[in-house]
Amino acid sequence: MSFTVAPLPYAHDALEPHIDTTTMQIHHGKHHQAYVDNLNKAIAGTPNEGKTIEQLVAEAGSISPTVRNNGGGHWNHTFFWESMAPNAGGAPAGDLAAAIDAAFGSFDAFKEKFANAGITRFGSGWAWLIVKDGKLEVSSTPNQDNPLMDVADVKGVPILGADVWEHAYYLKYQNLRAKYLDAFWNVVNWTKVAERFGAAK
Ligand code: MN3
Repeated sequence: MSFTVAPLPYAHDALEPHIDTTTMQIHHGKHHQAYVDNLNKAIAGTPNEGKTIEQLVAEAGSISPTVRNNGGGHWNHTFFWESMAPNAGGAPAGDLAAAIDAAFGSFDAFKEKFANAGITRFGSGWAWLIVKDGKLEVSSTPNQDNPLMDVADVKGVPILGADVWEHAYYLKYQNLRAKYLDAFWNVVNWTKVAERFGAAK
């Protein structure tokens, strides 16, 4: 059984003008596809073939760097596409909104903390909103690591993630990672994030 890249849950141009069409085409069709191709190549004929992506990610500390990087890349990007939607953004509601206020003081304070996690992540990586011991926390990881990995500095269940690799924003925002993260709020699928929050609590 080999891994495959699922089709985007919306059209490549659906997140315009916040995330441009060409970036989505290259990011989903080339970058995510390359992680999956390299992952399949690396696990072929090994005991890791047949494991789920969740199993591989959980064992990140004891698998090869190639499987860790490309397996993380596959899990993270699948999660990222579903974290966004057209006609989305705005603010969360209900239990999630209350939990964000409780953990960070306000929605604006949360957004600032999340953006800061992405901006201060040196090089390439991810910013996350996670559930840890029933509470919300913001964290970041390098490369294609994520908070589900046994090697993560801060472990938890991710409910929102932002890709801060340059390939996620360079065509439209060039070096301005902060501007990209500011635009990201317009495409966050809070319905999906709330659903993940409900499952993770
Ligand atoms: Mn990426």
